[in-house]
Amino acid sequence: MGSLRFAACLSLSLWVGCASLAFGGDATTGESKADRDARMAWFREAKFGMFIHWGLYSVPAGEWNGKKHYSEWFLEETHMPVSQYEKYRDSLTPVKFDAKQWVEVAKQAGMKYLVITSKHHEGFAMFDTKLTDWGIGSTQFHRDPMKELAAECRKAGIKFCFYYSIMDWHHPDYAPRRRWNDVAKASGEPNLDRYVAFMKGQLKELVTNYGPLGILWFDGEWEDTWTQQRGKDLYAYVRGLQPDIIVNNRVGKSRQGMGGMSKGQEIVGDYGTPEQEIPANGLPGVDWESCMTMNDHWGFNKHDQKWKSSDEIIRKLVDIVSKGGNYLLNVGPTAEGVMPEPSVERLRVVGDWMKVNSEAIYGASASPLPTSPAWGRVTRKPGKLYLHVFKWPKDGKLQTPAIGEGIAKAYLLADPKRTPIATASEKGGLTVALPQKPATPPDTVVVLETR
Ligand code: FHN
Repeated sequence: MGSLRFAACLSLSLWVGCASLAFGGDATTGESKADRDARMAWFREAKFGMFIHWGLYSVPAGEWNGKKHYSEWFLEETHMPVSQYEKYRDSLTPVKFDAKQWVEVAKQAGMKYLVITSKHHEGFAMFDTKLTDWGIGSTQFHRDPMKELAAECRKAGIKFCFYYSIMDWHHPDYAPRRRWNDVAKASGEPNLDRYVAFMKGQLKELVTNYGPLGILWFDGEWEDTWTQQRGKDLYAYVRGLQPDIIVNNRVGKSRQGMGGMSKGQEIVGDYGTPEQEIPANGLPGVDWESCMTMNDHWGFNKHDQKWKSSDEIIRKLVDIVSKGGNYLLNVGPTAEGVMPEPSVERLRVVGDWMKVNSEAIYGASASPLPTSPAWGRVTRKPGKLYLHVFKWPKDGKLQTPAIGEGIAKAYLLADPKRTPIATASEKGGLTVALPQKPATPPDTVVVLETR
C-alpha cells in the first residue's frame, strides 16, 4: 500500500487556496498567457482521463511471503534484494495485452486522455529503451506495448501521455541508493548528475519515439536529492523537446504532499496534482487534476476487491469538475495485460452516464456558487448552468441559491426534446419544478439557460 506509506512520509497538505505562480507560464519561461492558454486548452476541455499503473510489480500481483497488501511499492516494502526482484522479468508475459481493447475501454468511458507508467519507481522501463536492459525490451515479450498503445490512442482521438518516475530504486546512480540494491553495477558512490543524464536520455526516447505526447506526468520527486532547480531544468528540457507538451507539478517540489499544490512558492510545472483527494474549494486560479485509484491500489493487487462503485466514480468526477479540476482515474492491469473486469464494468457504467450528460462535463468550468449545494454540484459554460442533482427532492422542488442571472429556459439534459421545466424566483433564490423521478441517477442534470 505504497501510497498510504507515501502519505505518511509527507506532511498533510494544507491548501489555503491562493493562486501560485506557475513556472510553466510566466515571465520565467517567456510564455505568454495566450500561448499558455492555447497549450492548456485540450486539458481544460478533456476533464476526464485514464491512469494506468502497469509494471514488473504486476507480476507478484500484491502477494509475497504470505502477505497480500503489496503493489507498485513492492520492492521498497519488502526490501527484496534487487537481484532477486530482477527475476520477475522472466515472468512478465503480457500475452493477453490488447492495446485496442484498452483504448476502447477508455473511450467508451468518456475518457479523453490516457497516462501510463513508462517507468515507475522500480526503474523498469515498460517501453523499448536503448539505454538499459532493465526494461520490457529484454523480456520474452518481443513487442513495445507503448508503441501499440500510442497508435491506438491516436486512432481513437485520445491524448497519449506518459508517467515517468524521477525516483529509481534500481539505477546505480540514483541517490539515495537502497541498501538492498545489490546489482553488480550498484557499486561505488551513486552519481545523480549521471542519473539525470540517463533520465534525460530516456525522456528523449519517450518524447520523440511515440508521437506527440499530451502530458509528461512526473512523480517520485519528494526525496531530498531532487531539487526545485533540477525540476526547473527538467521542465525546460522536456518543453524544449516538445514545446506544446504539458508537464505536471511533480517535476519540481511543489505538490505539497497529497494536497497537490504548494502555497507561496514558485511552482514548477503546469498544474497541481492532488492525489486520492479533492481539494474542498478546488485550487483557485490554477489548473489541477485529482488522481485516484478505483480500489485501494495503483498497481494490480489480486486480492484487493475494495472497488469504488460506479455511482461514487460519477459523483467524484462531477465534484472535481464543479471545483475546476480534471479527474485521472486509475486502472491496474495484470502482468498478462488484462484490465480487471471490475474496473472495466465500472467504466462501462460511467460511460453510459457520460453519453447522456457529458455536455455538463467536457470544457465545463467551476461552479459560480460560493459553496456546493446540499443536493449536488454545479458546473457551468457561457450562458448555461448545469445543476447536478444527486439527491432528488421528494416534493419535486429544487431550491438553488440566487444565481444573479435571468433564466431563459430550464430543462433536463437527458431530455432530447428539451421540454421546458418551470422555475420561479422566490425566497432570495430559485425554485425549479422537477419531474417525479431522476432521469440519470446517480446524477440527473438540470440545464438553466441564462439570459
Ligand atoms: O509513489 C507513487 C505511487 O506509487 C503512485 O504512482 C502515485 C500515483 O499518483 N504517485 C506516488 C505517490 O504520490
